Amino acid sequence: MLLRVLFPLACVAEIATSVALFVPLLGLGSAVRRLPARPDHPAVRRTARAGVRFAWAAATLLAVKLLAAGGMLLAGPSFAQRPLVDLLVLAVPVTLTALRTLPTLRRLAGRNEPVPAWSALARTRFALPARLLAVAGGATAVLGLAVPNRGVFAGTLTVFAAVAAIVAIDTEQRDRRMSGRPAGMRWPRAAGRLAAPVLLLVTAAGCGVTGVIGSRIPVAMNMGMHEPHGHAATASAAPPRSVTTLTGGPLDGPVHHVDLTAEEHPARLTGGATVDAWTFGGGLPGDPIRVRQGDVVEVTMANHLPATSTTIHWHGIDVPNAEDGVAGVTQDAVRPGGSFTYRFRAHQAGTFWYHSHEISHEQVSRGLFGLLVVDPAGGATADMDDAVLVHRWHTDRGEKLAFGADDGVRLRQVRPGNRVRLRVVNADNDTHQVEVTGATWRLAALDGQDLNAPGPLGDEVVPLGGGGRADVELTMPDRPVRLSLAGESGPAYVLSPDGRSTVDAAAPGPELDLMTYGRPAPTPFGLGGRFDRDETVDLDQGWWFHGGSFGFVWTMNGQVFPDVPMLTAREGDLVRVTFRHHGRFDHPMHLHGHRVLLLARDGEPARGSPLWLDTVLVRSGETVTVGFRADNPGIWMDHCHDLTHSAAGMTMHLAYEGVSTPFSVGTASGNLPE
Ligand SMILES: [Cu+2]
Repeated sequence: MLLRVLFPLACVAEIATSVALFVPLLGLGSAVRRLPARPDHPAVRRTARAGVRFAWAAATLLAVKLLAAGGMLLAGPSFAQRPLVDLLVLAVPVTLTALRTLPTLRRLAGRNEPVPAWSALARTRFALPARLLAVAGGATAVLGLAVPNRGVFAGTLTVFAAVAAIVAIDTEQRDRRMSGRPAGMRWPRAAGRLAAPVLLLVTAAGCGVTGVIGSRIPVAMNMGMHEPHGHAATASAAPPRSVTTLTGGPLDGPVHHVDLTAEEHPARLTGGATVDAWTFGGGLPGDPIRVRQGDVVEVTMANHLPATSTTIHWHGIDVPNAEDGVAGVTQDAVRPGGSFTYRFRAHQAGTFWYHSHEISHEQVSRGLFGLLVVDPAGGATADMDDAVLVHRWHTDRGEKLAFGADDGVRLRQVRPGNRVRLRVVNADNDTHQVEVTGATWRLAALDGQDLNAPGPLGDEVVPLGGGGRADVELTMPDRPVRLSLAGESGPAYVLSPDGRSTVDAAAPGPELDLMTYGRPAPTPFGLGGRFDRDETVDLDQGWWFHGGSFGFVWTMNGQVFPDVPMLTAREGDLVRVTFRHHGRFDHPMHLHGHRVLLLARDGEPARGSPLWLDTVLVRSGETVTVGFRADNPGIWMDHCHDLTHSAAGMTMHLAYEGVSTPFSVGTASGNLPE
């Protein structure tokens, strides 16, 4: 718990010191460099004093960095990689500066100290350590800001090593000039001043141009032919199966047909704010779909949007791959005027949702999503069963958090004694904390999967990452009950016997520990079992090139989409994936087509009800291990469901061996899944 607070702070401190440290180090280095050129003794003293002050500032920041490194180390050795690399780069120049430069500099800064000969101020032995330290500070600033991958690391160190060599030559030449020794090599004075800045500028410009060009959205890219993650591509003798053939076979039985129309539709929240919305069916959110377990669901989506293609992805339903609705992977995005019919059997009962998977960060944000509830084959058991879709709308009055279109309090009359099931769908990018005031309640299900023996809850709050669902179950008391989001004053759902009374949200209690909630039950595999594949996915962040520009990106194993190596599996494999979150902000990781079993968090095995999830919340500094059976062949997205993160790099794929796709992602097809 302490780590949850400590790690993000340490992370911020680490990044901040990487950048901030460069300022005093550069100040110190340039003070030392300027000393021999000072006109008189008072000027030397002033410059030396400035240098000493810079040294103190640097020492303070270095101490903060050490503390930050210690804090990050608590999460595990791999989490402290960045600060440890920084400290490694800085160690030698810091030591040499402390031993050779600073004692002299402090003497020079002293009021009554005799000033030594001018030539002594240019001695390599005295000046070089501080000047090299400034160069090292530049390298760590770049490494602190950029994405963490080997190429960036090696490139940065190479360039700054060259700068260090230039600085070393310049320092030695100045020493020789001042002391009257032969120069040894031709080294124009201007070279000393200009060589390093020119080298850095040329490198930056070169990186900028190649980075922008190299990261442009490709014309066409096939997601079926990609470098696998951690495994050599296996040459398969059998001809590849196309995703279009992975339809799950013929479907018979009762068909539940739904027509959905994607359309542009200005819509109003209950508070009066207007949303320039795109919707499935005109409402905020789109038309709800409610079917019974075992039904064949057939949805024909007609795209009436004026100028944008779209698709529908069935979030949490393990549909056959051909029905997954990912543009450029399982289908072409449906162009304006076109239509597409999805068919799948609703095997799982529970709370799900559907949303666009074409330019999803924009399309979902504007409203292209809706509720999908699958009632158990025996029928719903609650007397009152309703759902709220949490979403942050961009309105003419700014951002509004709402339950569907309700940005205020929704009231509903419920008879005391009635069994109530409230389904909370997080259709937002941020994590929200579900809170219930006024009744004892249970967390009946997560991500559409009923929990085993969930215990009674009071003021506990349930963290729900973007894309996740939480089902609240309670027996209606004879007083009002409020469902709300902790820390959010916006939307609330109040049930009361008279349909009018309300209750204020109580002060939120502790976060429910999902790792221990409910009772264990047998699972087909466990943490200690044998897995056919064991993968680690490092989640991080930084500045880098993506989509033809330079900006802040979210990385998986140091890379951004489409350069993230994909996970591969053979049908039937048991796969274990460990996510390690090195950066800040929550990452709700969503694997399409499979439910994953939460095995461990921060090394602690799950001890409560089995948690079968489709969206796994991974928070700053956490290590989360999940397992799944590769039993649904296809090419599946595996991405962060903060859709701003997935759009800025945090997207990868799980590809089954021997599966190919005729579709491609890129500007030619207009298939842009994120
Ligand atoms: Cu994320």
